[in-house]
Amino acid sequence: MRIVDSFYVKSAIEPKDYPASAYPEFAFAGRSNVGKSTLINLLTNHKGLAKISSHPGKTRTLNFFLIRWKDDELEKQGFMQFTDLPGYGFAETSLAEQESWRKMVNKYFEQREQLRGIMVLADIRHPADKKDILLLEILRLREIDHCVIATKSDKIPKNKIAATVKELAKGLGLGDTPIYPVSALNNVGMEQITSWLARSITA
Ligand SMILES: Nc1nc2c(ncn2[C@@H]2O[C@H](COP(=O)(O)OP(=O)(O)OP(=O)(O)O)[C@@H](O)[C@H]2O)c(=O)[nH]1
Ligand SMILES: [Mg+2]
Repeated sequence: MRIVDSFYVKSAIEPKDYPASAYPEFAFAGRSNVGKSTLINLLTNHKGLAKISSHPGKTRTLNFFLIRWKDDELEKQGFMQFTDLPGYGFAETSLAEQESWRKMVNKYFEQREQLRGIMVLADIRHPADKKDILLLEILRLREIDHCVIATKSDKIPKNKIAATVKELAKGLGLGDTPIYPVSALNNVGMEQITSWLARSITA
């Protein structure tokens, strides 16, 4: 599968403001600064599609994107949607802001019927993070399909990637959940993500 076109649709907080389209949807979640927006821009090959802010933790809305894809082998094409979720875990975030994040994301998980899966991004350099563990727990309880993307793999030596990913998977308690190391900087690992998306869309 390859992504041929991408558009920003809108930003929303409340379900009544979500885009009305019913295409299969995939969301990117993870700590602030982990690389969600960068990954969306790279996957879509569309610079500036998802805004990369110089102030981490500033995005406080769900940002929706429409994606047109083609599968040359299967001779298929169609649309899907990406959602860039606001990052969590930013140090300066107040309790009230954390609470509004939790409410906004819970409503999204609960009410977005076309939601097909979540990509949970975690920085490959950091040990398993409490907030990521909590999110993964919620996804399991809600039975929302997901994978983990270990970002910024360019920041550790190549010969350490496999072992680090294994350690992270263990720390996050992943079990059968797939985990893919990627580097947006070096454009490494994108096919694993598009294959995961394609499997989910055609399933
Ligand atoms: N070295 C390296 N840097 C990366 C990679 N991916 C993202 N970054 C950098 O990490 C920083 C944060 O990236 P963003 O894409 O804005 O992160 P985000 O998860 O969208 O952050 P929030 O919107 O605050 O939640 C930027 O300076 C990126 O250039 C990567 O694969 N390698
Ligand atoms: Mg972002």
